[in-house]
Amino acid sequence: MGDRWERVGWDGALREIGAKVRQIRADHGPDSIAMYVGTAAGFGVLHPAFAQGFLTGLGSKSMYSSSTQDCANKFAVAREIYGFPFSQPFPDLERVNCLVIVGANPIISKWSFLQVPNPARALQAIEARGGQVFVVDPRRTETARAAGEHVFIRPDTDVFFYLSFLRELLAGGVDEERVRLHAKGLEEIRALCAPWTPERTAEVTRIPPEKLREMVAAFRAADGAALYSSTGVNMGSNGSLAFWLQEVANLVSGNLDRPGGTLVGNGVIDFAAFGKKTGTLMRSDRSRVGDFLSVNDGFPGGILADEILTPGDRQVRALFVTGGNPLLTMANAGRLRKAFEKLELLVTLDIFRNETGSVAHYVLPCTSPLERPDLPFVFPLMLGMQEHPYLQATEAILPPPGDVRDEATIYLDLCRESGISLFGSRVAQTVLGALKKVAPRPGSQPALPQRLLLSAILRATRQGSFRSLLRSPHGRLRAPNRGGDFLGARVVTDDRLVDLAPRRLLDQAAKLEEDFERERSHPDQLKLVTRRAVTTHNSWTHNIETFASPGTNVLYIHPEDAARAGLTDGAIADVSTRVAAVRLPVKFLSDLMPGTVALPHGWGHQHATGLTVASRTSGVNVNLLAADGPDGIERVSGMAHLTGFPVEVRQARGPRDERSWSGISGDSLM
Ligand SMILES: Nc1nc2c(c(=O)[nH]1)N[C@H]1C(S)=C(S)[C@@H](COP(=O)(O)OP(=O)(O)OC[C@H]3O[C@@H](n4cnc5c(=O)[nH]c(N)nc54)[C@H](O)[C@@H]3O)O[C@H]1N2
Ligand SMILES: Nc1nc2c(c(=O)[nH]1)N[C@H]1C(S)=C(S)[C@@H](COP(=O)(O)OP(=O)(O)OC[C@H]3O[C@@H](n4cnc5c(=O)[nH]c(N)nc54)[C@H](O)[C@@H]3O)O[C@H]1N2
Ligand SMILES: [Mo]
Repeated sequence: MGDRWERVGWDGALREIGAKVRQIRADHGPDSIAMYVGTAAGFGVLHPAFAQGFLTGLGSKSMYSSSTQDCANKFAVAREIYGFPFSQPFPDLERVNCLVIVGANPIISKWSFLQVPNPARALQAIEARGGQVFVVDPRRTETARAAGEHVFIRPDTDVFFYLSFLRELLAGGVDEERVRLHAKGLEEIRALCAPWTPERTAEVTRIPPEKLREMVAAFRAADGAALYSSTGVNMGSNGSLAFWLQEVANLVSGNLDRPGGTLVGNGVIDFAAFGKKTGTLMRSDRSRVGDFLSVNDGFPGGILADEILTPGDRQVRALFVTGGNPLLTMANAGRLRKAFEKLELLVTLDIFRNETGSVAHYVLPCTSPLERPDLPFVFPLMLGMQEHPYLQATEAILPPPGDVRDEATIYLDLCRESGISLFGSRVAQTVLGALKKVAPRPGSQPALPQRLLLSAILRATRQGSFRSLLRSPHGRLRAPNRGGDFLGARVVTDDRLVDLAPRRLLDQAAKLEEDFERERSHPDQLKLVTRRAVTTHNSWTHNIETFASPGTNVLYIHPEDAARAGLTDGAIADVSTRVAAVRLPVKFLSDLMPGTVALPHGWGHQHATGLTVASRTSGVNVNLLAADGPDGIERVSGMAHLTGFPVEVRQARGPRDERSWSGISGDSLM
């Protein structure tokens, strides 16, 4: 209500939101209503399913998610080469003998696209059995310290590393017969890589040619080898091309789908076959702004501001943000905020009133993961992307406090109030509506019987009941991933061959010469990279005293670069890009490759009045600096460019709060 918050009952809130949705949909069509699905939705089953059901019920294709901040390149490329976005090979950690980790820090992140209970132990075990680990990263990371050999790479040059790696692999000879049995396009790949000798790419990657050859030799010699990459590569400007070349290298070296190489997990259903048959997550929609091809039926977050601000047909006028915090986690957050302020309707579903909630019209309080039964995460269930595949169920261990409701129930009610049916199915809407009337406890909030729904999912995939799974509190093991069951079996391209050289990716590769020249002509340009902390999860967990971890949101800089900029340890610096500038203290870190600065994301909470602890922390939002818009994001996947972009760093000048978007004073910065 204006600039103050008022508590309203669920009935009134849902009715008002529903009325607004009806009106916007009638006046401007379904695509004018958008949704942004954040990370928190990925940790459950019902939340993302019901959110999608609501949007589908509306008939809207305006889906956005945090995946264009972290991994959409992997999905876009897998669809091109394997035929399905979720066919995602991962290293067989138990048996691999040469593992090359590029742009990932599993000691902190616990891996991505793979669940590993104890990353340090898994990495050290490789070395203990005589294997080798290489960590290719512009920072000597916690992972590089835990195991293996660290290799510095200049930020955002990974694609050139992969080109040379693949070139050398091919030059040493590969089992062409095996490659041709399962894949096509080898000649195009050879031609693509040929010009990129290790001597040439060293100019930009700064990996000495002899080091690269040594890595390739170790890779070839190992009985089982794998290249693995993650967000450090994904968030660069060539995430799709880099990931593509990595997958080709794993395949042509004979490591894809063999024990000790990379494996494609088995979920409780054959998801790729199902997707191919039903078209699930396989639409080929085009965005209105920028003409981007949808990935997993979603559009790039990097064009969301444009879709809100650009008048015309399909212009976004309403947005539901579910388990995410785009105003801290997305590129060009300053512009995005201005766009959000123009929305006719902004609704967040969250356990906090976060930064995005601060500009919302309605904040709908949800149960936290401790307050609902669940099956952890879609990845293990549907894809078996685990070192040891297992299923696990959790009971609600705390009663939901106050008025909070679970997301599934909220979306079901939003459907009713908006005059639509979940997934456009009247049967589903009616049956679920009836189920909801059976209240869990007298006086408690209305809720769908979540255990029953989770049980239905388990039974439909022949995994028994939810109750039986609860009897294995530490999880129930599933069949191990063995390899040898993907190539020629679960590849779902039309001819069932892996397409090593899809037209779209070859076309995109035409830009590499230009990128190379640009990089070569700016050897002294400082580049900013990401840095994750073990105590925080993106922008989340900062509202807990013990996790608010003051002091991590500083600009990490190599002492040599600091000296060049005239900065002492602890000095205040202005960090600027063509988009914006932020002001914060610097901290010396000689683990960085010179020419690289690091700035953690997820901070800059000072104006989130709903976050009573986090709003008192210091820090700036690094994503004010990153570019958005059709020209600022990666073409194939729509990935935002959040790491390895150029920045200027200099001593702070002028009044201390002048530059900061959050307008915080210099003292609170410390
Ligand atoms: N510069 C830079 N930017 C980055 C990154 C980076 O490394 N550098 N990393 C990127 C990555 S990997 C990602 S995935 C994105 C994340 O982007 P987002 O998903 O937009 O951001 P999170 O901070 O993860 O937001 C999660 C939200 O979910 C809420 N939440 C927690 N549990 C629940 C629940 O059970 N139900 C509901 N409804 N809400 C809940 C939290 O309170 C929080 O507000 O950010 C990206 N942004
Ligand atoms: N504690 C904790 N765990 C998390 C999260 C969290 O926020 N906190 N977030 C979760 C989420 S949403 C995700 S997606 C995963 C991500 O998991 P990871 O992908 O492992 O993410 P990071 O730990 O940020 O590691 C990225 C690495 O890339 C390096 N890097 C940056 N730029 C470049 C570059 O241009 N080239 C190369 N080669 N390297 C580069 C960084 O220095 C860093 O070491 O982690 C998940 N786990
Ligand atoms: Mo992520």
